[in-house]
Amino acid sequence: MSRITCSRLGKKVTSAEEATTHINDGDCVGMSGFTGAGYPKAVPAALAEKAKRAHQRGEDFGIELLTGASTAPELDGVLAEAQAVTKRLPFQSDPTMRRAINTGETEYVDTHLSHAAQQAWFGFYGTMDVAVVEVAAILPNGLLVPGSSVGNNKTWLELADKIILEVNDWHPRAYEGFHDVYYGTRLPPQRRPLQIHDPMQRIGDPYLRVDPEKVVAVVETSAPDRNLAFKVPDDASRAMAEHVVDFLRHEIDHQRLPESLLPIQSGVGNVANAVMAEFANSEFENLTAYTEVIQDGMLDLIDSGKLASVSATSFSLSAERAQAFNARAEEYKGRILMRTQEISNHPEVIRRLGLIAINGMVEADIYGNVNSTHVMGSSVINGIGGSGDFARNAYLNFFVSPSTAKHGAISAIVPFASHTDHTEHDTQIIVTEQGLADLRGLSPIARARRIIANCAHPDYRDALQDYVDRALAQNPTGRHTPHLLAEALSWHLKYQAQGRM
Ligand code: 0RQ
Repeated sequence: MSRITCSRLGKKVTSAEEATTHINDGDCVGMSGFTGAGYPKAVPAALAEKAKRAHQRGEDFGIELLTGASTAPELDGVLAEAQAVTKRLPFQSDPTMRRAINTGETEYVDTHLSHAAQQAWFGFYGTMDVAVVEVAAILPNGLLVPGSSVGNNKTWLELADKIILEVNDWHPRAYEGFHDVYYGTRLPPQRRPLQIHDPMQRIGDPYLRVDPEKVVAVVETSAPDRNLAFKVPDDASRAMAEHVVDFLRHEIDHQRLPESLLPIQSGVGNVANAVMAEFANSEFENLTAYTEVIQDGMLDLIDSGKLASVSATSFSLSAERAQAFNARAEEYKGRILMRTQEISNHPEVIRRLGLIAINGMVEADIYGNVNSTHVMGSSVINGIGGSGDFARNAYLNFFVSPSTAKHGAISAIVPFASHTDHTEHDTQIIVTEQGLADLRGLSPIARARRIIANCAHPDYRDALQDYVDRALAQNPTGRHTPHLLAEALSWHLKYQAQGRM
């Protein structure tokens, strides 16, 4: 049976190629998609072809591309490959797009994911010409059943002048009832408190609304979300996960956490996924999550009965896990709630609920400044994503990474972070496979001692301690956060020159 049961919108069904006639050079285009889920699958490919044809004729063709978060090769990949994106916002993780950004071809505005929708509403990004949004179905009354992510779809549908809908029947029809789209957002000074006191509390509608007047095309598709498989948790990830779980036990023993913890947020990446898998082996029961993405590890936790419920904005599943979920979607109803990203990542809600936030990092410096985004200070990997929204406002925040990268050639603990996403004022607990450093309530020098002793790899520990000792000795009036400025980034320089820190 067709997923489009609205006769008015049904009349607008057309091909992806035809739909792209509504997208022009220089347009600002908001597309759906969050961590490889719920992104349009047909229009971006047709748009890439349109761009290539324009370039062959010697004409300019490029758009400003806004999404929820990262997408997949069928969106970011094809458009970057066709050199069709002049500016990208707020998050990406596609290798081709990353290359376009790091070679300077595409501008990238790496944005906190809770900020994107409100900054668009504030008018900080100019006007939005077109929205291209994937949904699971269109109901007879024109309401839209969202698919595997909500992201910024509500905002793009409201702000864009023209709308193209992709209706993808790969998404289970049973998605109806999984979503909570909040329509109460106002602009300051009219804002009101968000009445979410429990991760599963509904405050909105199960549907996205669309003004049918603005819909210029509807495209039918039948194609899976495409996510990369996660690495099987290795010894290092398991060790990190055990450190996190042990620490949470310790916090329960000291009455700083209840037995069923507080709602969990877990970031993207292999390490965060492995930590979730470790919870399945723990004694914790009746856990809840108020998070951004549901990775394989979190579904495992639901399946094992450890995790009672999860609020998120998106899935980010491996192909096998997505297939299995789709086949049994009905069984998860009532245990998973999908919200817009401005609500899933809302600082007010995160602070009220008191989250336990667990995110990956690239490197941390000895004082606890964390780099989540850049290699050697210059090349962006993915972006800050939601890590800042969560870490800054959480009850407890963890940053996890193996103590070394590139087979030991790079230390993840460095004298000075080559880029800072989370400052020493925000970060609380640093974890590597070596151990865990609880930085709460510590001065910079005490933090440095603890990070070096507990988290640094033994190959780099003495050199880090020597740096601190000399920094202390050489800064008699600068012993609060002592640095050797001429040496602070020497570890990174050494890696660039010699291939090892
Ligand atoms: O690259 O695969 O080419 O070797 O970075 O590293 O160890 O597999 O870790 O997959 O957990 O990702 C910070 C990138 C970690 C992720 C980051 C290289 C390493 C490898 C990945 P290779 P791992 P993970 C909410 C939360 C920001 C967004 C966020 C991330 C690759 O967690 O994007 O937190 N976070 N969002 O070799 C050079 C170092 C390195 C390094 C790692 N020190 N120097 N390269 N790598 N450390 C969700 C959302 O926001 C959507």
